[in-house]
Amino acid sequence: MKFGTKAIHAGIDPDPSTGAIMTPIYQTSTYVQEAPGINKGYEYARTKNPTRTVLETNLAALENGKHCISYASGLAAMDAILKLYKPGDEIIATNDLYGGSYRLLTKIFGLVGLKGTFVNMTDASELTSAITENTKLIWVETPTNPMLSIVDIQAISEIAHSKGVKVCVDNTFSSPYLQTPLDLGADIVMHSATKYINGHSDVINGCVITNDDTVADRLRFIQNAAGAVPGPMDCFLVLRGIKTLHLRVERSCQNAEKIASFLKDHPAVSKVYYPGFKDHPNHDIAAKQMRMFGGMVSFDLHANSFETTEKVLSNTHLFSLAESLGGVESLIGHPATMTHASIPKEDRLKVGLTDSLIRLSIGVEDVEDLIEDLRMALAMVDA
Ligand code: P1T
Repeated sequence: MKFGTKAIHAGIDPDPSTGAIMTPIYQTSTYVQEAPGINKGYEYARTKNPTRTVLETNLAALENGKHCISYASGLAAMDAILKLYKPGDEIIATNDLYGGSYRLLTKIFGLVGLKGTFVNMTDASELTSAITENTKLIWVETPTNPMLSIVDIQAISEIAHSKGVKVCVDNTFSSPYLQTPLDLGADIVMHSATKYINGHSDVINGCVITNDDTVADRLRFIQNAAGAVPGPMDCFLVLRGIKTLHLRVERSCQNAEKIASFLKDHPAVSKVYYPGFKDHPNHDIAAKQMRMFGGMVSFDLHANSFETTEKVLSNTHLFSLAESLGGVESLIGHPATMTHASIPKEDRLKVGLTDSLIRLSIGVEDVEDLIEDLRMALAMVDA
């Protein structure tokens, strides 16, 4: 079955009690049992909920995985994965990643003895030399947030597996439509489903998908024991969003390509980060492992000052100044003060995340209008 068909049909059957074509929102905390130990597969909603089960079945199919566990947020999903490990274990993560992921690894799990190391994984040899006998997991974001570097999932998985280390890919920026990391050798894939998967900026949600039975069992145990479950209404909304995932992502990617080209030719812009450009340092890997090049574009300004950047950020009208990404509407963001403020400035600068870097999440509007909006805002810089 191809992706669009799976998005609409995988795991989705008419409701057995009424025939409702749309998965009902099972807004219940518990289920009546016929007798002690005799039930219909559902006992208490922290453990399982039918709306959540349908979402999990659908997401597992989209990522070509066997198991999916759905969470209350992307960071709750990451939190559960990190709870698979114990004090003294080391996690090696990409040196460019979402600020909240960095914060969770260093400022929460760091306190209980998990060691986070950050490495430029676009150079696979850097990873090889960073792996120690305590390394248990490689945490890959690709494309990275916000510099849009691309990590070769297959190459990293081969290196990790040769040393008995597992690989988790945060697939948020790609969505399963563009890239399926389990097919490339990764052991675990996670998402902030808040982004492309839901796609309508009205839900916070996350998920983990794996083919590893032991990992899945342990994650289900952790979820039931610790409780980071999504509500049924949120699961319903994410399911509804998924039905158009392929259409939305395709349009975002087409728009992003045109916007990246417009920015590249603009005199106020010093650099555009977009993996679809042939001269992007990791373009070939992107072309190999992604279906299209994504809907995210970052760029820097010649002016290289926060004051000038602020002028652009506050003068767009269609691009809304907001955190998040992957919705139908376009967003403009300032990573240094918004999504990546929790990363120390010297670490941000090492990967090129300057105070003048601007990040765009390109929506599905008409691209001519989006370009005009950026043209007007950038004119404020020239003036
Ligand atoms: O917000 P939440 O659903 O908890 O997901 C966290 C998360 C995890 N991984 C990546 C790659 C992310 O980008 C995020 C959230 N990111 C933003 C809010 C942002 O604007 O970048």
